[in-house]
Amino acid sequence: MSLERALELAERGRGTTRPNPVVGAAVVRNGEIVGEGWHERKGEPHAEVIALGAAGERARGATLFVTMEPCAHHGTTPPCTEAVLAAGVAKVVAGSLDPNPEAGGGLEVLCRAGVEVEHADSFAARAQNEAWRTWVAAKRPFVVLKLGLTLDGRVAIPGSRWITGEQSRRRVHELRAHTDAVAVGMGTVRADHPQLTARGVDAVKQPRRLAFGRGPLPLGVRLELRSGALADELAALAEEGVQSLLLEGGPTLAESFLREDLVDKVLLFVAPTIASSGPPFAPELVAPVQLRRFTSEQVGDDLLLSGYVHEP
Ligand code: AOF
Ligand code: ZN
Repeated sequence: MSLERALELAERGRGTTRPNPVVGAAVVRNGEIVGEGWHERKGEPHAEVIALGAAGERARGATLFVTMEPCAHHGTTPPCTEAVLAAGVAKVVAGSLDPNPEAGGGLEVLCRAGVEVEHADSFAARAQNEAWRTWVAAKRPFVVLKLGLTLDGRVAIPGSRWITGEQSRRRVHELRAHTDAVAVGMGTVRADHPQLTARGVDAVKQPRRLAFGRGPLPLGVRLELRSGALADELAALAEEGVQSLLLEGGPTLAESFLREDLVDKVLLFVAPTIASSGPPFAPELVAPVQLRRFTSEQVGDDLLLSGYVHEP
């Protein structure tokens, strides 16, 4: 399917489009792809413009598949809606809407101009830009809560350094390498003196490393202390360009974020151990938290359970 091709193309921009989202586009005529494109860098052409350019005259009367609706604004580049109209495209199929209040509304503009439009809402298209969508719409980072748990829901096993296996720990370093900031609470700071760096993996850049709570930080702990109200700190981080935040515990910090409805996605690394003792993950919440799109994956000897509190 051509939307799937557009999703693939979008991924080619992963890592270079910041602060922009990844977007892919394919122009289809008589069931054949005649132009492809993806957004590569802010300030450079958007995906649609590249795909339409590649298609040339063949775009006239064709269908444009794009992972996110064409923008309707003058940003660092002219509106894609104008490029779509100029190319004479007959139909536009978009996998998601643009949540950016300044750029969104492109499908509507095109519809009014007489182009056939279809919003083929795709979870994959939204998930592809999950951090960016939250950052641009809610003006706070997309918050991922990661916890390592025993089968009986403990966050630590007395007398043992690790809960989860080596592959899960490696996976956590990969997560760190792909997030803008990593944070822990003061309990974890005092107990573990964590570095929170991405180690043993290809990290293009290290995440910002934060501690939420009242200071002081123990000597030798090199984390940024953020002592304000959580919502205020998240707003400030978003202003500084932090689109994604990984919470690495402990249970008190997790509870605070969950109580304020500031967690978007949960990743639970569950180890095949019944610990019988040790601190539990038992947050006291105002109301039960329901996860959506709940899935599981084997990671070494552990299971990674993941789901969304807020779908992107
Ligand atoms: C599209 N196609 O490929 C992308 C879009 O400053 P600019 O001009 O780069 O605009 C950035 C905004 O445009 C971005 O925040 C998002 O709303 C939209 N991104 N739109 O039609 C694309 N990358
Ligand atoms: Zn655009």
